[in-house]
Amino acid sequence: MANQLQKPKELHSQKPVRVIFTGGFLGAGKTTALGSIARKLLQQGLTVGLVTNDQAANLVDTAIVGELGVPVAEVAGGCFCCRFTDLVDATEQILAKNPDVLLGEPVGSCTDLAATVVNPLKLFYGDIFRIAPFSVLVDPQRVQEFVLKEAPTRFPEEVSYIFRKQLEEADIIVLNKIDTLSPDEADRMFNALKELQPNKPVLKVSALRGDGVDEWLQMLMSDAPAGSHILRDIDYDTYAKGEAVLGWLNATVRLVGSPKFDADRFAKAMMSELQTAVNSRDAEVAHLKFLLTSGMQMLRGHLTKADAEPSFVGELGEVVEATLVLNARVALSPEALSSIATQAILNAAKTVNAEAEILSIQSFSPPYPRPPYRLSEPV
Ligand SMILES: Nc1nc2c(ncn2[C@@H]2O[C@H](COP(=O)(O)OP(=O)(O)O)[C@@H](O)[C@H]2O)c(=O)[nH]1
Ligand SMILES: [Mg+2]
Repeated sequence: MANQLQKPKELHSQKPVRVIFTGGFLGAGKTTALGSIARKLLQQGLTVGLVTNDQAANLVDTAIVGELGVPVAEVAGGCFCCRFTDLVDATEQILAKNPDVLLGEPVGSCTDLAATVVNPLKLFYGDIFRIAPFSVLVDPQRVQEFVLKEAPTRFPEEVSYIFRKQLEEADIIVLNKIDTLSPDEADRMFNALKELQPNKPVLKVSALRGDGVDEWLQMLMSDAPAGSHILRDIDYDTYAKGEAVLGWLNATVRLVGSPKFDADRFAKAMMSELQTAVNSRDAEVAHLKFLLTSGMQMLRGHLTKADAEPSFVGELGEVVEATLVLNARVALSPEALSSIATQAILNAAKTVNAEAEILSIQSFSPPYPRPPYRLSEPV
């Protein structure tokens, strides 16, 4: 983690660019929130670009934000913090399109971003970037599990450590998914977060329904402090352990019917198979998501807790062929996750009489985080 304070490269922009990074644990709603923010900015007549990020390529998120019709660049093969130079390259691609606002979603298992991303960007590119306060989104289920400790957790302590560090480094904490809570429950969670982090704003938002997004966006477009809560005592060994317990799987599969197959039934069967396999091992899902496309039609599904109901968006019906992209982040070894996923895909294909050809499958644990730049004081 050497402090090489040399700027990776020069960046140019015809005008100052507002940069909005939204962090938060896997499944907290970052992609949904950035989509919602991007739509609002576009309605205001502003131009927008996006940078997505993952430990591997073939991202469901890149395809989802692709629907916005704005420039998107992907930093794959590592997080923004460990691939700072790639982040700068991706940013350069977007700057070529002359955006007013650049939105970025860091990997959900990452922390220490104030020190390794937000402040280095301010230091090197403060002349062209207006960096927004760093928001950290939280899912109420994880607040119950990691903050209130009312729900049992299947994650090891190191994962909870990452979650707490994410809150600690936030400029703004965003309690998301309040549409799933009664007003009293939302207040109770808000108070628990306030008690834990008394000196920072906590917002109640539903990225999906839009509640609270305008107020949040106003803060993001303001010149409020950004990256002002650099972590003082982050233990990289604990952080690395927390990341390493999460198996990461990305697969691309071609499905062909004889002559057609029910794509919706396939997707539900696959999710159900995956869920049963994870639960039978007493493991936990951080975020399991897929995208199934056939022609111009799309169906996607998400699961953010092993014993919760999966959610599906879209419908495909009977199709001749379809392409599946599966991204799973589950607290299981990469080998176990790969075997479960392969089995679930093949079994689900059998249920609907389709042929499944696995075009690519990658499964691994994130490597030890080694950010090339780390500032110990805010810029
Ligand atoms: N009920 C509800 N679900 C949400 C909200 N925001 C996101 N989600 C769902 O949470 C899941 C994960 O969302 P996503 O944006 O992909 O999370 P990310 O991993 O943080 O990028 C998806 O099923 C979303 O539809 C919200 O405000 N309310
Ligand atoms: Mg996402």
